[in-house]
Amino acid sequence: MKKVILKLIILVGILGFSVPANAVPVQWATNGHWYEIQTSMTWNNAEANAQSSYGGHLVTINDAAEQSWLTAQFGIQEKFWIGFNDAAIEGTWVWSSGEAITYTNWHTGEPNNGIVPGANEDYALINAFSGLNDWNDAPGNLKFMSIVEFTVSNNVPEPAALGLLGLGLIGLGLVRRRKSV
Ligand SMILES: [Ca+2]
Ligand SMILES: [Ca+2]
Ligand SMILES: [Ca+2]
Repeated sequence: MKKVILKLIILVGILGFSVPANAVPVQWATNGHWYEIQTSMTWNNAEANAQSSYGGHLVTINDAAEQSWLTAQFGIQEKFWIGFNDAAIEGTWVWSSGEAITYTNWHTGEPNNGIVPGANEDYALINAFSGLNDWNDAPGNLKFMSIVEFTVSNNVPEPAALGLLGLGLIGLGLVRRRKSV
């Protein structure tokens, strides 16, 4: 029992040292991108943090496959901000990453820019409706968790993976050298 506890303490120590407190980046093999959950904050703060802490953006959902993977990975219990917004021009939706719009998954009747007079909903949430992973536009000053998508894993514990890649490349070099002799 003591050994188990010790191992747990060591594990927590290692994880705590190399990744943020409440989330671990995960990689989608299909595009090689990394994804991580951010704590609850306004859309603007979430996007700013995605850029400053990860060199990325709030997630751009490019196709149904990425949407399905996000749902499988992060579930539908929690609402998450994504990068889609019409903050600059009402009704003209763009991704904060600047990527082209190749897929949308709006809930029926959304985006509605809010229904009460004077409402303004310019930022998209996924998992907005119970039991569904589809999208709703919501006011950006509300605080929700969010998903970051990034390509350079500056806080992923990868030295081991990089080491393996290095060994692989060295191995490849040796094989090539042998062949050329
Ligand atoms: Ca994407
Ligand atoms: Ca709007
Ligand atoms: Ca809405």
